[in-house]
Amino acid sequence: MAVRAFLGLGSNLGDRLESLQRAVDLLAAAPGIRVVRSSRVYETDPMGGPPQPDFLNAVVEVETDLTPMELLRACHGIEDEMKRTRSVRWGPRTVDLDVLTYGSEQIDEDDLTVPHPRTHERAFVLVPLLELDPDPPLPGGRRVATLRLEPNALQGVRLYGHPLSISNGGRGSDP
Ligand code: GSY
Repeated sequence: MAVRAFLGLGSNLGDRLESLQRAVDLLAAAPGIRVVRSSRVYETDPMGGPPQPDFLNAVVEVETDLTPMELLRACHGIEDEMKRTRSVRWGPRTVDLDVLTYGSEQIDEDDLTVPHPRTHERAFVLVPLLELDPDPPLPGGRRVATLRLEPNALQGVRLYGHPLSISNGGRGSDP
């Protein structure tokens, strides 16, 4: 049975929109992953790390036959394929792919915490995620309706463009 998962995408180096689109195309071509929908793209102020350029962020919904760790590895494989620069911790990157949710599972392993532990604190994740699911799984079983957001929590997130295009990964159409 396929599981629904949400993935967060971010880029703040080079042609940011092209990088997000390429990441979606690579996800769509990956075995065991079907990209269902994309949020619109947002330009966002960088949170944390050294001074760095603004990000473009989006969230995609996927259906997957992969386990959570396999899904994480597939995301890392795409980051590597896109030659993500990891020279500075929390610094600029060509592309960043985060597993935000995996069904309604709560996972706490060394390499993978799901729902992503800072989802509810990051407007650059929350805003596109809420476009796709108004009541998504959040860390610690929190619900969006009961979040206490800081007064300026949603500042620094500006609509940039349309949802990313979804291809079928070259798998052809159903008969
Ligand atoms: O965790 C993703 C990388 N990242 C981002 C990001 O994607 N968007 C914004 N606005 N700030 C960020 N800081 C980090 S680290």
